[in-house]
Amino acid sequence: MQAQESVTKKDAAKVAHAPATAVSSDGQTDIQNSLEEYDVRAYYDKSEVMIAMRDGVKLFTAIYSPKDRSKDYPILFYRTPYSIEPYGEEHRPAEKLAPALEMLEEGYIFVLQDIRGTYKSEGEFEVIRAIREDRKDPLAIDESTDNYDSIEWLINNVEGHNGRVGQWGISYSGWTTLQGMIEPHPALKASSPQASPSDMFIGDDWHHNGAFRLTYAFAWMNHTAQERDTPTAKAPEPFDYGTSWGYEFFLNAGPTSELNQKYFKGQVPAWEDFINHPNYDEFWQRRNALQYLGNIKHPVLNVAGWFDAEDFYGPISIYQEIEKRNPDNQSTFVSGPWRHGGWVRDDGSCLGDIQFGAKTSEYYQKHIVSPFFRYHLKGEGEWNPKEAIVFETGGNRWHRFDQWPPANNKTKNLYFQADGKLSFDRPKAQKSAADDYISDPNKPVPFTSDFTAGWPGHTWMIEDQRSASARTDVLVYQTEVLEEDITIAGPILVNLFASTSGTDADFFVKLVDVFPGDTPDPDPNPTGARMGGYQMLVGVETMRAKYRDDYSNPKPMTPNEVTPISFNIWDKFHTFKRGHRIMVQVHSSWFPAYDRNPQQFMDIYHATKNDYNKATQKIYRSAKTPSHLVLPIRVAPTLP
Ligand code: PG9
Repeated sequence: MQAQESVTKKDAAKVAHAPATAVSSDGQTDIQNSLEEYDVRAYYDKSEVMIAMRDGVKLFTAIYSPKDRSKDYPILFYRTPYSIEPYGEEHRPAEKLAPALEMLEEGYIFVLQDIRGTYKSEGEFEVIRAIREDRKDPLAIDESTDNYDSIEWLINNVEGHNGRVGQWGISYSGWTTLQGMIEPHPALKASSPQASPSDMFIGDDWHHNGAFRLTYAFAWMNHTAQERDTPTAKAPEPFDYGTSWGYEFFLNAGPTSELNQKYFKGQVPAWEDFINHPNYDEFWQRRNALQYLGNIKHPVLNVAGWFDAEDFYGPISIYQEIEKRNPDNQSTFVSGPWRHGGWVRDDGSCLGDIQFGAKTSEYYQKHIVSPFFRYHLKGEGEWNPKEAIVFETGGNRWHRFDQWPPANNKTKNLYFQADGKLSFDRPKAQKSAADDYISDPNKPVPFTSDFTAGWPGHTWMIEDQRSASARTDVLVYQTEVLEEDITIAGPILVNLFASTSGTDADFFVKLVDVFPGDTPDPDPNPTGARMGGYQMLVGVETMRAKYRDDYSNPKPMTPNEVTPISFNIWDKFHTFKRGHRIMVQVHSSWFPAYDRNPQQFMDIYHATKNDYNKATQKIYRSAKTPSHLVLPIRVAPTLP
């Protein structure tokens, strides 16, 4: 779901605009205008067409052309399952039309399309449609061919274009952008997939390391994946949760196995696909977009948000895959301090309670995405082809690097110690040294202290973790007060030595920045933040233990046997400042963001109420079983 549509009221306050005093990190003065203020109708004419695909299905497409016809313009293409509304006479607002204000001002032909089977387009919608099996069949279709056929039509039928096409999109539209890159039309000269998922089992929206993302999948399916009879401009009726507390709703709703019968009633085929494919089988493997990225010839701008609650794995893995398989291709990784799509939808000066000192989205729009398309589609200006343009949180500044992660990083192990301590020294304790907790799936750890039903919101990836650390089923380890800044830049690896009294378990690991007790509250303070002792979530990931060695062939945990469990929290760029502490939390549920693990080895989608058991989890911290995180410590080039 597009973040903009799924934002809760409380969220809206938390992603509010910067205090008027904010100074942008590049020293520019704040731009006067904003996407929200731009009058599209004054400068663009709109037309609507149905474009026929190779199999005869017609896709509903809107074309916004500059009124100024004194020159030719490139086409910028965007494809979405979320409706290109408004239909008819009315114009789409600027922030839903273009990736940046500057691009509207400079002039592009903006083309938007309802993808196959959604809203006013014909055909059948298939959620994350796999690439067609027979790529030689001239009538076989997928999102890649729909992209190709549409561009072919646009090039031949739209007036006033300069022969060059670019494409962009956020999230599902980022994924359709990616599909367009697989067998690209020759007129396609630049692509910007933004927050695109790449593999829905390993990371991204539906699962993380096999753990099912319950509340988001449920809300998304309700909104986007219901079967429809005929093309329509009408969005489905919102689902009534009957409470503002998703935690209560999903606990009362019972096991995942009962949700279809209770709520979807067989009307959502994608939900049934999930239930029928609990492991990383051929169904999921065919939908892994990374395997198709071996032939990327045109420049790519990959955009991600460090705190994206939906799709961070996608953009980082897409960037890495393109780098690996197309080393000569010009592909750039951009990541800022943003929620899902925050680079267009907010000004990027803050997220939740955390301030970034400048309107980071304006920097991105003005200095990154606009020059990228201007250079490649208009042949104007300059595009600095650095590998990575990344914002350092904590330090609050932009960096441009020749590689990501940056050169000279040194990895350092941060070990769990006795008495809740965390340090870079390898532990010396006996083999049995461990901490334990009882994980009760009937009283799971809440993923947020906000009250949200349905859409999980966007600030829980950066939220204060104090209420979690107060729980007895959450282990907490923290360093001494830091005597100097520590900057991490790159992937964070987790190496746990764990046991469970059950035969399966989830292990969530969080990396947290603990602020000093005397940290002042911001002024103004729109979210009512209390920053003294704040526990800012920097990164989090989970592993469903049965998938620890193989996503396709799950295997049980042996009760009470120490078992190594390793996974990646993925990349961050953050400075823990002098005076702060680094904290790690470990727990075994995060509900209802993730479904509950019954803590016994089974097909969880078919678990019944009585299958959910308490279990005792142990995390070891001895010399032989040293649970730790591997941190990518940045060594700035100026240091010895
Ligand atoms: N994260 C959303 C999504 C992408 C792809 C599939 C399903 C959901 C989105 O915001 O579009």
